[in-house]
Amino acid sequence: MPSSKSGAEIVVDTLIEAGVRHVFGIVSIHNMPIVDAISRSDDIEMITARHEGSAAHMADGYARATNNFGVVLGSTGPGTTNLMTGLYEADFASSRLLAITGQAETAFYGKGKGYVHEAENQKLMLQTATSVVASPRYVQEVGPALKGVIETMLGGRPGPGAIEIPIDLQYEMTADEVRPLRIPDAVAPDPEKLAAAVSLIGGASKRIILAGGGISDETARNALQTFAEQLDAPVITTANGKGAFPVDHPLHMGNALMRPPVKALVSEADLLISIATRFQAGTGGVKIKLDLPTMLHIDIEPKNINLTFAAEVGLVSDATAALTELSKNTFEKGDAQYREKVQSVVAQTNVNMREGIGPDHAKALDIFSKHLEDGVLFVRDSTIPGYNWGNTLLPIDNAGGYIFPTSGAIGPGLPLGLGVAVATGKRTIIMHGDGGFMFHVGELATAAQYQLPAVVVIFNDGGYGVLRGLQSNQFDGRFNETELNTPDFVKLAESMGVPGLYVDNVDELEEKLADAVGRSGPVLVEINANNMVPINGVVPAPSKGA
Ligand SMILES: Cc1ncc(C[n+]2csc(CCOP(=O)(O)OP(=O)(O)O)c2C)c(N)n1
Ligand SMILES: [Mg+2]
Repeated sequence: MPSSKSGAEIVVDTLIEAGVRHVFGIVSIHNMPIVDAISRSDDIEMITARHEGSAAHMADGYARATNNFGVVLGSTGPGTTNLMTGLYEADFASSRLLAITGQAETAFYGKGKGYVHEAENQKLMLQTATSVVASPRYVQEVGPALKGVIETMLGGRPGPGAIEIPIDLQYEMTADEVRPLRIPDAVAPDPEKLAAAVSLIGGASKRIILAGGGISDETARNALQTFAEQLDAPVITTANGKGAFPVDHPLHMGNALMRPPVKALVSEADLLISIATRFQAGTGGVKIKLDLPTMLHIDIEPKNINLTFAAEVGLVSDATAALTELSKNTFEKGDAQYREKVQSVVAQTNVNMREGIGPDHAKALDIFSKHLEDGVLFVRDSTIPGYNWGNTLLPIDNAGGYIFPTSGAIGPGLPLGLGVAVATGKRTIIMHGDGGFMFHVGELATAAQYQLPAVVVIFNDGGYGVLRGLQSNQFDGRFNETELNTPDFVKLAESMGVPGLYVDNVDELEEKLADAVGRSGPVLVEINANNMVPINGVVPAPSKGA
C-alpha cells in the first residue's frame, strides 16, 4: 500500500521542503487541518496573530529578512479579505509572500448559497495583488499546485502568490508524495544585449550607478561593489536600495538622487547605470521629474525597462548575474574629477540635511545609528522621522536591511518588524508614528506571547502629522481630521505584557533606548515628538484650544 497523507499534510510537508520554518496566521474551520499538521511537526511553527492583515505583513517581513518566502495562513472569505493589504504591499515591495487560504467545500464552491465564509470570487480578488494563484479542486492537485505557486514565486521578479484550498481537500487522504522543488535558474542576460551594455560602459567615463531594492542579498551587494570599484563610479541608492553598498566606502553616496544638486550632477553624467529599480514615483509625480542622461537599465522585470525613463540599453537580468558578467570585462576607470565632484556635493547635501532636521532629530538619528552599528535591525513605518532622516542619513549597512511599507501605507511597520524579529531572532527596532501604530496595535499581544525581540519606538505627535503640513499649504490653514486622541502607549503596552518606557524629551532617548535594546523580549518606547525641535518644513501640532 502506498503511504497516505491528507491534503493538509501535503501542504505542510511542501512548506518544510521549501525551507519555511514559520507560518503566520489565524486558525479557522477552513484551515484547521493545516494548523493541526503544523502542530504535529517539529520543523515548522505557527505564530498566531490578532488579525490576518497583520499576519500577512509579518510573513512579508519574514520573507524580506530571509530572502526566501513568508507564509500567511487565513480562512476563506473574511480571513482572505483581511490579508489582501499584505499581498498588495508585498507586490509593491517585490516580496515573496505566499497566502494560503481556505475555501468552501468543493461541492459548494462558487455556488453563492451562503455557505459560511463563502467567497465566490476569492480567486479573482487574490489575483489583483499576486502573480500566481492556484485553486485545486481534487486532493491530488494540492501538492503540485502549491509546488507550482512556490516555483513561480522563486523565479523572475520576486512577488507574492496564493493558493486557496477547499476544506474537504485539506482532510482528504491521498497517496501523493511531496516532490522536490525545482528552484528556477536566475534570469541571465542576453549575450547580445550584454555586449551592447559593455560597449556603452566602455564608451563612457562620467559614469554613475543607481542601485535599487533588487540588490537584496550579500552576493548581489558584493557583485555591485566589485563592479563599482572596477569603474570607480559613485553609487547612489534608492530608499529601497539602502544597504546595497557598504556605507563607509568612498563610493557610497546613499539615497541622494532626489536632492536638486545631485540630480543636476546625474544629468551631467554621460552614463547612468541603473540596477534593479523601477524608479518608484513619489507623491504628486514630483520625484519622477528627472532629466536623466544616457542610461543602461538592468532589471529582472522586462516591464520595468522603458517604464518611466528610456534606456539606451535594457538588460533583463538578475542583478548578480548581470553584474558578474559585466565585471568579466576590462573597463577604464571613470573620470576622477566627476567622481570627486559627486562625492563633495553629496557630502555637502548631507551636512545641509542634518541641519534641516534640527538638533533634536539629529540627536535621535545618532542614537539610532549607534544601535544599527551594533547589529540591531531596522524597520520603519510611514512617519515623519522615517521620511526625513530614516530614508536618507540613517546608515544601513546590510543588503535589504531597510524594511518599510514601500507602498507608502501607514500601519504595516509593526507587523513587518515582528516578522523580521521572528525570522532573524535578532533585536529589531521598529520606528512608528502614533497614527500608523494603532492599525495593528493588537500585535503587541503577539509580541508578548512569543517574546519577540522587538523594540517599538513611537514618535507621538498626537496626530497624522505629515498631513498637517500638506493641509496647511492647501486649505487656508484649516487642519482636517489630522488630530488624534492617542492612548497612553506605555500603559497600553503594559496591559498587553510589553514593558513600556516614556521619553519626554530627546535627552532621555539614549538611556531609554539602550535600556530597551538591552532587554530580551519586546519593549515599547514612546517619545513625545511634540517636545522635539521640529524638522524644517514640518508643521507642528496646533496648540490645544487653538
Ligand atoms: C493605509 C493608509 N491610510 C491612510 C494613509 C494617509 N496617511 C499618510 S501619512 C498619514 C499620517 C500618519 O500619521 P503617523 O503614523 O502618526 O505619522 P506622522 O506623520 O504623525 O509622523 C496618513 C493618515 C496612508 N498612507 N496609508
Ligand atoms: Mg503622528
